[in-house]
Amino acid sequence: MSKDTQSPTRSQPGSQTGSQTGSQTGSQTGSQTGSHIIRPYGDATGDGQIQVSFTLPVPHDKRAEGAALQLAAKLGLEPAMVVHAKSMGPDFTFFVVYGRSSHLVDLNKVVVMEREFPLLSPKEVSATVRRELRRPLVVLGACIGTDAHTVGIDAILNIKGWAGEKGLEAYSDLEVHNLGAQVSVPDLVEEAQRFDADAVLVSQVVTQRDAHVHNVTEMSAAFREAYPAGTAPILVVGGPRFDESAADKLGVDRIFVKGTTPAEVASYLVHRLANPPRGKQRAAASRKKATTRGAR
Ligand code: B12
Repeated sequence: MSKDTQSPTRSQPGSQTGSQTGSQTGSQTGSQTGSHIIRPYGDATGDGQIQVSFTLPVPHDKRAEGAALQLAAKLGLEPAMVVHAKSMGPDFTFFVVYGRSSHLVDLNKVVVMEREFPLLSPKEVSATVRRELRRPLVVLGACIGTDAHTVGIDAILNIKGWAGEKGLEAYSDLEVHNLGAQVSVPDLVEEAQRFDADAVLVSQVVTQRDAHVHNVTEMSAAFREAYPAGTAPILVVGGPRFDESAADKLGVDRIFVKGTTPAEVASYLVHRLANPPRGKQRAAASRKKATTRGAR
């Protein structure tokens, strides 16, 4: 039977951990001191309290809660308490643990990927496409593999858009083809060639067993094989769990993560159009012939 924890289980706060030594003295926070060293805040400023959730492969009982606290201590959470525990079937327990983190954050060491292109309005996007291509920019979108999570790619492509912005279908000089869910890599390549796509946008939401990494790697390899060097469409992938900085590793041009808006994607595409990287031919000069497009 599933039972919720009524009263929190606490770890023994008695032993001072090594984590409470060294640089973590006092309870300074960036906001208090203007320092670049900060710590989390739960009940009181600078108390270091954080909440984590996880599942252990044991039935829910007192020993399971003890196991959760042992894990919390090993994660640097001490003292900690189990504030929620619930059976997940007969053999698993889901926990929420609240505790004091022994770790500090150095804001000076935070590395973020800054947007490398200017954010343009739809009019500016259209003007760039017309100037660079003198025809519409052809965009193909899909969820590949077994992934049926189309909401992300639809948010970027559909005319109704996302976060108050219209999707790429609303842009006058973009020709968008959304293939939807569960498109195989061979079919995607075939459709990209059929539409003579300038850009292929792929969404991957399911990440179990790194499916997103495997599928995208397979996809980029298939495009490299199917197109002469330097002429493949711009390959863009997106999804909530990607590492934004892993584009080279996955063989794609750009990765977008959670919170992406259609304007960011449109702006990136025309930025790439106007500034092709070395070794990549300009789409207009490579395989595109405005005259043959009408024949499609
Ligand atoms: C809705 C949903 C479903 C719907 C999908 C309906 C549909 N048509 O899309 C249905 C019910 C079908 C479904 C099924 C499943 N789901 Co589901 N689902 C969700 C849910 C609740 C929301 C996802 C969503 O729509 N987010 C909103 C969109 C807008 O956000 P987004 O995808 O991140 O997209 C944004 C960015 O990432 C980015 N982006 C995304 N793609 C792209 C692509 C490009 C090119 C670009 C530029 C940007 C971009 O831009 C978007 C806008 O900012 C999530 C949980 C959650 N709260 O996130 C689980 C979740 C994704 N699902 C999950 C799972 C496990 C499944 C199932 C396997 C469940 C099952 N056992 O059957 C199946 C798999 C089905 C399949 N074959 O894929 C897990 C995935 C776990 C993992 N890490 O792999 C999640 C996280 C739930 C969970 N916590 O367990 N699901």
